[in-house]
Amino acid sequence: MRLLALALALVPAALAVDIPVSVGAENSFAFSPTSITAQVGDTVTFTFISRNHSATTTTFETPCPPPDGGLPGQFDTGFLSAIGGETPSVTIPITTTEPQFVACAQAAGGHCRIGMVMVINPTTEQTFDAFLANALAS
Ligand SMILES: *[C@@H]1O[C@H](CO)[C@@H](O)[C@H](O)[C@H]1NC(C)=O
Ligand SMILES: [Cu+2]
Repeated sequence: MRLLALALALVPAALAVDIPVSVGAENSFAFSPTSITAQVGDTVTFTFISRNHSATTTTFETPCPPPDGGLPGQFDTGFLSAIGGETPSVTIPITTTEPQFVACAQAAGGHCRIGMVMVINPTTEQTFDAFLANALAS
């Protein structure tokens, strides 16, 4: 029984996962997937498949362009490119279950305005579709 209790105590850490997100796959102006759910302790790894995009946190209401460096307390991968077969990646630790809205900062928000956005932990009001609509309208 003691071993079982010990094993159960270890379950939360064992369930922490890394969630992969591709950036610009097949030369698209897109993240894939566009909506993910992550728990505190999980990580999200952005892998840059084509040229010169970023994953930068921004607001739900006014996504484009995202602020320099992302929102305070949130993240910005900076600009990264796949070059010569190398696909750089950045791993972000998830420290909150609050939604985080992410956009590409390239071209002064130009990529964001054509829909290069994704969301971590959407809510029932702040869905990916609603965020995308705000990006396309900004
Ligand atoms: C990537 O884009 C940024 C912002 O537009 C630019 O400053 C930088 O020079 C670009 N890097 C490469 C390698 O093209
Ligand atoms: Cu981009």
